[in-house]
Amino acid sequence: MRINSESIPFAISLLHRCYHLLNSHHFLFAITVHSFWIRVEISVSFYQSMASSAVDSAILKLANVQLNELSTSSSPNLQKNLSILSPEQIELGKMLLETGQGHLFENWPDPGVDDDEKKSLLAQVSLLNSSYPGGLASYIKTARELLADSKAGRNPFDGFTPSVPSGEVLTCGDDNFIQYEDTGVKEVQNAAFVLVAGGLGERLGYKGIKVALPMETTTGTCFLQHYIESILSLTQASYKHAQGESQRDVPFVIMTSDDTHAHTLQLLESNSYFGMKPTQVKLLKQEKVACLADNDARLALDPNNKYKIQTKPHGHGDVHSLLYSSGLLKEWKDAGLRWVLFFQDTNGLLFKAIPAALGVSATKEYHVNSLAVPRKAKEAIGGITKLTHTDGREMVINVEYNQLDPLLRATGHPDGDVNCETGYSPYPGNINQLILELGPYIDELSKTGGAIKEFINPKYKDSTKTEFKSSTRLECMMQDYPKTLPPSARVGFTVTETWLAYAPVKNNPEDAAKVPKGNPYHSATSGETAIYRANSMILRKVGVKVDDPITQVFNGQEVEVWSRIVWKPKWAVTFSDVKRKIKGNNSVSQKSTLVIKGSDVVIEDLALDGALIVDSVDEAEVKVGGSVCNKGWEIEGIDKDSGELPEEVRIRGFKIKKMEQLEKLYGESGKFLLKP
Ligand code: UGB
Repeated sequence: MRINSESIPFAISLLHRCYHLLNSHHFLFAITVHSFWIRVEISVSFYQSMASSAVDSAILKLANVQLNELSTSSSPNLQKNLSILSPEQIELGKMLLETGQGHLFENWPDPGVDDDEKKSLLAQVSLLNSSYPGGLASYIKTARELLADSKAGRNPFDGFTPSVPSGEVLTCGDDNFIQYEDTGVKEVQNAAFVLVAGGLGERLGYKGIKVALPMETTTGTCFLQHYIESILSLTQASYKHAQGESQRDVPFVIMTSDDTHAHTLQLLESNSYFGMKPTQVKLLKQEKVACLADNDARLALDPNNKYKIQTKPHGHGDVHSLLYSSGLLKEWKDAGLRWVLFFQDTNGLLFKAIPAALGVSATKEYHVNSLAVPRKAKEAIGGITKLTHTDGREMVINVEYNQLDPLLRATGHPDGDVNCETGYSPYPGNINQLILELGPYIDELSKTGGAIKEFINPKYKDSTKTEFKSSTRLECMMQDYPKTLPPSARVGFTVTETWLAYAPVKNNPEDAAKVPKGNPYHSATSGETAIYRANSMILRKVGVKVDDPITQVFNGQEVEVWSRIVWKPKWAVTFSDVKRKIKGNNSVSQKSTLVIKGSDVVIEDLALDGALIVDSVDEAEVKVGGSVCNKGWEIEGIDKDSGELPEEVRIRGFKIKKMEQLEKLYGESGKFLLKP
């Protein structure tokens, strides 16, 4: 018989009658219940028990059909399509109706039309549901609460007073720094590194993935290569301290997203993982979250596809739930690791501060250590702030750049986010390099499942706050991890000089050129020139006479151009390495380029005025000195709108013009002297 909502009760009573019949006569029932029809085959049998269980299960299935019909009655369009859906899809459909998402089915046609598209919508719902801690219902519930708070203008920091926290302040090259570096290097063998690289880089507007961008164009080394080589060199340095202990490969995790995953994998594979073992590298892909169309948290459909929910990135905070659910944290703990270091996609300087900061974590036994730099007021980096609540709670946490100004204004600082007498904001700038101690981290995530406190940032059409300009979504940030920690947690931070540790590539040339004078550009132009400045300053600190920089303008940004000094991490990953490998009296002129690629190269009494590139195998010991003078390599301004040049060149506004150089490769073991 065919069944529908009206005929189900009749079908069930019919089955009950069959059941009684069965008790008096021995029949075998083969019963198949589908969403829309029921087929009962009757034959003489001696297996009464089998037959009665078939009846039982048929009654159950029919009851389910009836239940589904009932619970989807608020959406006739979903109801009439139940026959094409699997039981799991029907359950998801019911959950959507229960959470006020009936509009998703509003334009569903009868079964037989667009059936695959309807199923694909529910497949997407299934993914959104499984990839969010607590499922989609929990996402919608939180969204409703946060949207109500936002509409009511409730301040997330209500009751908290900000004040300037105190942390460890490091000065590159002094004894304290060197001691922390030394301690940090020893700890590297107990660390895992995690790069969050799921961001699309909308502000930069670059078409490719950001980690594939050259960090500097003198050698063309991309960010990912530099990160991997730094981790490998630090690990090696760490094992030198550990003499004889068994060496493990330090794990490296990259969080990707649909926007970056395939390209990241391809970059790794086509470059043999830049020397790392492929088994050492794990890619964890974050999923996007559903967009919300209004204050009721109704999920937004794609304007061009009524069977697709709009999605957007959930933010770098996803890294915690992904690490937790992947089982990696437990694996690392079982292997005896102690630290997890998080970092971002385009900061070419970050590894210069990592060893010392890890040393701070180990010495001070910090559960959480955030790296920070002096921050210019209104700079687009969060401020590390001490928050004290009227109820006595206290925490040291990042207050994001768009929240710091309103928070200060609301708590008795009428000027908001402004510089103090030092010329910087009193709140150190969070550069989102976090060092977490693994044990307490796992304990915390076991409670939260890795869920991080979320926020929402809807852009309203007008002051009534009833409509959005475009759909919004919940977001979360990895640095908000300490928000759920108990007061006993040891949360600290480490400030280093900006020139040493922070030069991200985030802004496109047009936006960078509009940055208020004196504030950092955070562009490809400033990112590259900062590498030369940092290396020049480090060489100065070990006694090399490096000429002063000149000022030049590229892509509308005024930058200092220092000598182009670049070295591979295997030459030096710490300040102490540089100090050990530079001897005597050395000088480098402003127009010079110095590239050191070999691991065992010592610079002694070198006078460089031109370009010098030294490469060597690990078994070669090379001493470089004497006077090197040639036309060298020049930084040449280019037109950023010139269609002939690749995008990665145009976004920095200059290219390297190679005129003349002394380039030496020592490919065999032995001792060598390069002294022109
Ligand atoms: N990222 C992801 O992996 N997934 C995502 O969904 C989003 C981003 P942005 P943002 O150090 O300069 C942060 O967009 O969020 C990755 C801090 O919040 O470059 O504006 C992405 O690939 C801020 O406090 O930065 O600001 C990238 O690697 C301040 O510290 C990273 O997350 C600022 O960074 C950051 O994403 C900074």
